[in-house]
Amino acid sequence: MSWSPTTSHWGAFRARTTASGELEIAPHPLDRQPSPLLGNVAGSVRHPTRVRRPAIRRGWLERGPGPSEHRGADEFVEVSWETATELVAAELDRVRREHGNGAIFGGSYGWGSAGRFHHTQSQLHRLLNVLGGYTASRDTYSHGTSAVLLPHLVGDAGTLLYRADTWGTIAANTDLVVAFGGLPLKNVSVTPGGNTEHPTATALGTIGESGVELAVVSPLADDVPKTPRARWYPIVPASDVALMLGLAHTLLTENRHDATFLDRYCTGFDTVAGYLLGADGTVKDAEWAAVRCGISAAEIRALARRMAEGRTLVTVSWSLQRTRHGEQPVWAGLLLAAMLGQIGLPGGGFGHGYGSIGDVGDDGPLLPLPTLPQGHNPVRTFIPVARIADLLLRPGERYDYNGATHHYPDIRLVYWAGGNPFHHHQDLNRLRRAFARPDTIVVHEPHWTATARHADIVLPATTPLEREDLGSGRRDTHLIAMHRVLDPVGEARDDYTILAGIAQRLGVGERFTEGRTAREWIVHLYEGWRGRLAERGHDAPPFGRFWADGEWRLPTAAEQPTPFAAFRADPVRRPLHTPSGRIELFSSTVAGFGYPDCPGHPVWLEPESDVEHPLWLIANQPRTRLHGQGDVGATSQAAKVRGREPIELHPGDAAERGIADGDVVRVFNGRGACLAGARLNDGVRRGVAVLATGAWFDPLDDPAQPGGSLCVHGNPNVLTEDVPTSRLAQGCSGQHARVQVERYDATPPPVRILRPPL
Ligand SMILES: Nc1nc2c(c(=O)[nH]1)N[C@H]1C(S)=C(S)[C@@H](COP(=O)(O)OP(=O)(O)OC[C@H]3O[C@@H](n4cnc5c(=O)[nH]c(N)nc54)[C@H](O)[C@@H]3O)O[C@H]1N2
Ligand SMILES: Nc1nc2c(c(=O)[nH]1)N[C@H]1C(S)=C(S)[C@@H](COP(=O)(O)OP(=O)(O)OC[C@H]3O[C@@H](n4cnc5c(=O)[nH]c(N)nc54)[C@H](O)[C@@H]3O)O[C@H]1N2
Ligand SMILES: [Mo]
Repeated sequence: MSWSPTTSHWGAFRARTTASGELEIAPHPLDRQPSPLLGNVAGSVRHPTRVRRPAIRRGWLERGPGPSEHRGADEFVEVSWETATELVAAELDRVRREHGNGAIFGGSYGWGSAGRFHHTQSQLHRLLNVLGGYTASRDTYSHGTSAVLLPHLVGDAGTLLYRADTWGTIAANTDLVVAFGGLPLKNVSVTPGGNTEHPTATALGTIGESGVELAVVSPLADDVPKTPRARWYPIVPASDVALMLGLAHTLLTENRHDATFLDRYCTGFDTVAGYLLGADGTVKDAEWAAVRCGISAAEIRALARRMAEGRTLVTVSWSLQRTRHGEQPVWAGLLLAAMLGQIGLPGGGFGHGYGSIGDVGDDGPLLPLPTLPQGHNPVRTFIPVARIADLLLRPGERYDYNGATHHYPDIRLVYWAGGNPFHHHQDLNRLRRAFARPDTIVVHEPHWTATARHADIVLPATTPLEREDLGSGRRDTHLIAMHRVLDPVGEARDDYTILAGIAQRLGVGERFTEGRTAREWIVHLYEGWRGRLAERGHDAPPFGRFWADGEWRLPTAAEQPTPFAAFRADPVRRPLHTPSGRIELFSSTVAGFGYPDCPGHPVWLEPESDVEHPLWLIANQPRTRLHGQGDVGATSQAAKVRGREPIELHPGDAAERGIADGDVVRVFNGRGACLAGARLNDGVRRGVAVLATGAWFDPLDDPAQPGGSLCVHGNPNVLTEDVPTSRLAQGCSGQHARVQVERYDATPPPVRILRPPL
């Protein structure tokens, strides 16, 4: 068989089946640094955990809709597509008639798969909109805190998230990058929708050769790129704001700050300066900071001086805002950059998300991509995305969000497709209780993930290799013709076909499909997009040629100056979209909300101490997979320790606990407990442990364990706390937890989640 083109969130690639039916994968020929995640594909696609037929939880099938503690424990019964489609259609109809459309939660957060047409969330939202709407979710787990905060500070979050200076601009102009949260190579092969050439991975390896110095602030040496002139600042987790304030205090008291810039382009610096100098009774000098962040006062002062000497980019990773009070490191980082006075200069100022994801700093074209229209949702109720458990557990209760108060609606039906809340949400024992509340939970999934196992109705979805699509990511260089390589596994169907069947039963088939097959939709989306490109003077080939060629290289455009450059050039005529038109170092809007957990300027909010659980757990993105996706694949499995997710410990912390490399350990706190496999690493700061996200949640019920279960596989979200960043953004705070670790001397129970439940 010849190679077929396709793409994924971890990059474009080719696939074929051999004469003996084996699936082979090869990187795209232009890929400069193919992702290790490619290694998961072949072993995942036809893994025994694929859902092969529609399946219904026995208790739901026999007793009908209603709250149930048996979700996640009951067995499943396979049924025909006809039966499953009928049951879902009837239940959607019952809930909307008896309780209104707001009782359907269709927020359905998650990354699904790459592909512009089979974009699962868009497909689901389109159906639910045709049916009269649904309770939605807002923002993301990725950078939801910044998405709410930044508009108050700089008028627009997109400027920082999607219009950042490119690595080329940085290489040419920057003297020093100060990277709070590190610049981990492991993260940048991923871009939503995919990336063909992976220039960011290459840039991280070569940036130091251009003379750029890197000050990399992270508890982990692995977050320091392997490039010359990179220096590691091994910080205590959750203390970056203290370091930032210490740096800011040094700049101010040594008169190295740019008073003209602060005066002309910012508002509120006087208030912040007062705070730095001790208006609240505490002077935020380098000594004060050193005690909290573990970097010496001398190093803090030296770094501040170095920052003021040349062109400096202050960048804050997304991980730092995915923590309790995650608004603060973003705001304090912006403060530092403003004090240096270089916002709007090439390669200087403030960045957000360099090293978090592939497209920040990428120089690929910024073109609109073909997009499936979702229709209009007339239902006004919503949640900030990370409030899912509160939504289900606290119907009718009020919550704060960005200056307004809202109420949680009473959800009867949860419809999830293309995401895995039992991967992404915090305090999974609590989420299990939340998932017991609704009448019905419907999930579309290729695999028997923990979310599928906690559903009532599980509909088997195809993966991209089993269907056709158009694929491209933000800043990608190519549009890829995603050819079908395999027959669907079992009776799996693509989400479009599943939803079209449901629409048909409810008499809205034509409105949902507009009479098109999946192939006809792909042609329709492509040709519409080709027309829009033509208006911009770009000549894309007609569909037939594009499809036969397998890809089309997108036209490049001259690099645009960032919106901050225009503001810098003329702050009066090109003001920011903030109340003052300037950068708000103090925001009277945010101050006016009166939230003690997010006051009107960046502040240090001391983390609570937890003597019984003295280690800071970092629950970061996994290097071996995308979230939970591919956990059954070869790259992910190769890193496991006796079948458990590896937990990295400093050798000193391990020795104190009698733990050796390769031991199974129990990781626990007051909320939950899991097993993991110890890996000793002296590149982890003392007092810190790292358990990446994404091991499929495998709870063994045990009332003696905190939270009532032991995850035998190593999912850190049994340990994280289900609390928002603050009342402002209500963002996800899952990056950190406080834990204790002990050697597990009993025979570890088997991991069951990698076998199908039926
Ligand atoms: N503790 C902690 N938790 C975190 C984070 C953290 O830093 N710490 N990070 C958070 C972040 S940033 C994110 S973005 C989230 C990610 O959370 P998710 O995006 O929910 O995680 P994924 O594992 O990518 O889930 C996608 C699911 O879609 C399924 N899927 C793939 N293709 C298709 C398809 O075509 N159709 C259907 N129906 N399903 C499909 C996959 O099998 C997979 O189960 O996790 C968050 N959780
Ligand atoms: N391989 C791979 N890449 C991915 C993903 C994946 O699942 N796998 N997911 C993608 C997604 S959806 C997103 S949103 C991005 C997320 O991008 P990020 O949120 O930036 O990624 P993380 O790996 O969670 O965290 C980055 C680093 O922050 C450091 N860190 C944690 N706490 C602290 C702290 O208190 N202070 C300091 N200074 N550093 C700290 C950790 O050492 C960690 O390695 O990643 C994307 N890239
Ligand atoms: Mo994310």
